[in-house]
Amino acid sequence: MTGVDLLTVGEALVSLRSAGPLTVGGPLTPYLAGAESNVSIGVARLGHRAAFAGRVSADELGLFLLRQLRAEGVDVGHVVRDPDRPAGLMFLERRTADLTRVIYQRAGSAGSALTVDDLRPALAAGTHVLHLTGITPALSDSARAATEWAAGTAARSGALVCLDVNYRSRLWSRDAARAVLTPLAGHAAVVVASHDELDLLGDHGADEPTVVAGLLDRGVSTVLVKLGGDGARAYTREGRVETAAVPVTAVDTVGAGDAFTAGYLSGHLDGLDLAGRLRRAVTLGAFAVAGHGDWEALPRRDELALLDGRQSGSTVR
Ligand code: KDG
Repeated sequence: MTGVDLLTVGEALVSLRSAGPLTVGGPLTPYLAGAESNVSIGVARLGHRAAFAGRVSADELGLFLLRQLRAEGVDVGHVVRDPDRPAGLMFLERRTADLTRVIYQRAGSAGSALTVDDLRPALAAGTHVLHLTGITPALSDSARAATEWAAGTAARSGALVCLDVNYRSRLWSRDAARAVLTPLAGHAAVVVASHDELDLLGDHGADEPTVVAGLLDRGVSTVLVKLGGDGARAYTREGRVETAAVPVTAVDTVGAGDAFTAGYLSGHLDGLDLAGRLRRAVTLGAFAVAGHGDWEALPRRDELALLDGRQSGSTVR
């Protein structure tokens, strides 16, 4: 197959970060955000060929998003520019030192108007891995249809489809998410969820073993359960593998799940075994939480071992 190693599809957002409560004002600094584009950057930083497809506004904010992605080596050649709709915004309010709140202004955004036709060229170009999240189908009917079409098309072409649940309560209810994500997961080879998201992939209230068994029965080959500071576990038909987190001082947890997924998919592209893929996943998660920003602190390939055996507060000279 030609094309890229990894294609991600979704909405790239302008994230406006505040240093304190939004109600009192103060500076807001714009950053690129978006779960899917975060994954494409994480994978590109490790030297894989990564592409992002979606729809962005044709104004300066859309240009800002594309510029950031290009600067990180992500192919944006199939991104559609929308002259009529604004960029989706996400305000990240640092309410206290360790509590961040999110406000979205993304209803009617360019990214939420994604269609099947927008994605045809990127899928036709080919990819080894397609990564999707449960955020995009929450944005609009057309974005949901586009996500479902991309998952089915990529799976039929032989690509590895990865779905991260990424439940966002500000976008839809758990029942609405379950009704869409449970069938969508049937197209995926890899499903990623945190423990509290698992019952969005099966019956309401179902426990972890039941949901995992149902996913494996439906053809999912690997179910990854993210446990934050406790590491992660992976289920396959061969059984269960666990890994501890890499110990770091957490300063910003936003983007940690995307980093975890990027690490796992990079390990897959490098042909690592399950334990190696998980190790790379928790390594990228550690980099993400130990630095500020959704993706800014993610490692280049030559930095992958930077946190190994490190003392807290160390200086590398
Ligand atoms: O995973 C980090 C994301 O939450 C962030 O970048 C924004 O995609 C985003 C969303 O919709 O919340």
